[in-house]
Amino acid sequence: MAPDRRTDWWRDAVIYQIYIRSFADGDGDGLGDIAGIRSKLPYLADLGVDAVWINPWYPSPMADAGYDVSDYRSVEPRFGTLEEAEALIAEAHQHGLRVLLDIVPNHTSDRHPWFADALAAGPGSRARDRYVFRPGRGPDGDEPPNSWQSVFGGPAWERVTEPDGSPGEWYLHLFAPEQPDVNWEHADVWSDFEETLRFWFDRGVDGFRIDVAHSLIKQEGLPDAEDLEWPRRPVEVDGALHRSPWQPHPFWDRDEVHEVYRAWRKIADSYDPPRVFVAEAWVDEPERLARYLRADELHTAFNFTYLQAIWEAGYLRHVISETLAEQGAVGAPATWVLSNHDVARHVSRFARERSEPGSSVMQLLDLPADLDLGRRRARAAVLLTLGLPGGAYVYQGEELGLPEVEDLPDDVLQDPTWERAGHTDRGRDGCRVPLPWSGSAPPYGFSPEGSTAAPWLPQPGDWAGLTAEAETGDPGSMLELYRAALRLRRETPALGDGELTWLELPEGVLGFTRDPGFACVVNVTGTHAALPEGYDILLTSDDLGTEGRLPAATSAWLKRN
Ligand code: TEU
Repeated sequence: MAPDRRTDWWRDAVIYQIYIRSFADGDGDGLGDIAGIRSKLPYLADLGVDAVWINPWYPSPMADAGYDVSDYRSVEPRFGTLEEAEALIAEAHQHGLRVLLDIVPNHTSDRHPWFADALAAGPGSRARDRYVFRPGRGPDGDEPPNSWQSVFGGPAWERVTEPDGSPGEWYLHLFAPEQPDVNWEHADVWSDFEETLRFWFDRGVDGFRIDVAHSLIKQEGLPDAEDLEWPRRPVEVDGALHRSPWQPHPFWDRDEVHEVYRAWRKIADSYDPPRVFVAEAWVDEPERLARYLRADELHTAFNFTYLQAIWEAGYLRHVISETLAEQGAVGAPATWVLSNHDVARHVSRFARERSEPGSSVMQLLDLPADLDLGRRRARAAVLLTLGLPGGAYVYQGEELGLPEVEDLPDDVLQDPTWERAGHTDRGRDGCRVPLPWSGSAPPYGFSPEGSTAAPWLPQPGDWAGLTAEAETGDPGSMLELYRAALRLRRETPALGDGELTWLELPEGVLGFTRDPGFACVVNVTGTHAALPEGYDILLTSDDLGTEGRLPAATSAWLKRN
């Protein structure tokens, strides 16, 4: 039976991630906004993506760039108004683009009205029980209730002062102290998030990305955690992936979390067309990740094992095969992702020779970088990514080939990681620098002409060649490669959802065929690779030269002749 595009579009969608703060600034205050997004919808439609996912745009004190939400059913005034949000959703649909928002169910802002109520109502109250408050340890209760550490560094607990002025209980925050974790044992938490889903679904939103989808449930009794590595990345030994066996953790990926998503799926399915979810779950065991994708749970999940992979043919093949096997077993399509707003941009990752998988800036800084090589590999990688079965994500700016900005001055850094980790981790600002659209100097068209406010993070002085304007029409540019690949992907029946068959190729070369009549060959690190016989070239990531073979860090899309 032919798939129903109205309801199955997500099985092979290419979804463009809009990090709203840094996408386009419509009102000239140096911060991206809804007006900016609306002005770029023609650009996105022309790029050839199917949908956008917009990072949180709700009212927020911005302690963690909007992931500290103080009102889930409204819009941050610096980004615009609810009316503008509704207009954007309608206009995106007119451009053929679906819209996903970002829901943050693990924690609220400490400025959320619930948190003020919790502080005022005192220990033992229903209001306090919406969060995770506990008495401290030690004779005066001045030590945290357990050993848990925040993802951003330091203890995951903060002590409050009670209404009577006495030193009080502690509350849990797996992220910044301004992001208290909510208690998913509390009925109000369930009903309020369900109301938020409906609020936006009723306004035409097509789905949600779920922030830290695997962290909501904490183990009863909140036992101390051994310092389990997280995410627990597989290591490569002789081209195979090896992981330490999965073991339960007191807050990551607990089995009870699936109840939440079964309830959410019912809500999504009650709409016509059904709404969809993508899980942000840093769960590296593919079998554990696939549990989120069972038929009555979430539709898709980001594939972070792929994102973190090293540029090595055997490793890539194992990650791809494992993903397809485990997700296929539950009937879910894979989604492939190279970058997002939390990781070092992949041009800069691929510019390094790494032996360990990973994605953080700190893993890169000491390694020598060859950005030309990084760009070549990024070009090869996008043809691999868009050629694989399933859907894919494009993080804003990767279509321009932007590198990580690694030399932001200390005093402009805004990611809470920098302070929380005692200035040992520079955090994620380097992939969040505002986009260059046009012109030859900052703000490169990010803000309208005549704006007096500078972009919220400074842009490098050498990005004139990386603007959308400069790359448009240049056949060798990253932007034109993305446009060509996305156009072909739509026109080629073999691409999108489905299966692949691996080709057995020389060492360092990866390749597969897909029916009908398509092949993708990626020379990852091999010597010049011959193309399989019987195929014509559809698209290559770089020139092949006269001998017609694929140099290392080059890929080709082929069509059976
Ligand atoms: O991120 C979840 C998360 O824990 C990681 O991506 C983390 O930010 C990374 O390992 C760096 O330490 C989500 C959001 O994507 C992120 O931007 C938020 O900061 C975080 O949740 C808290 O809401």
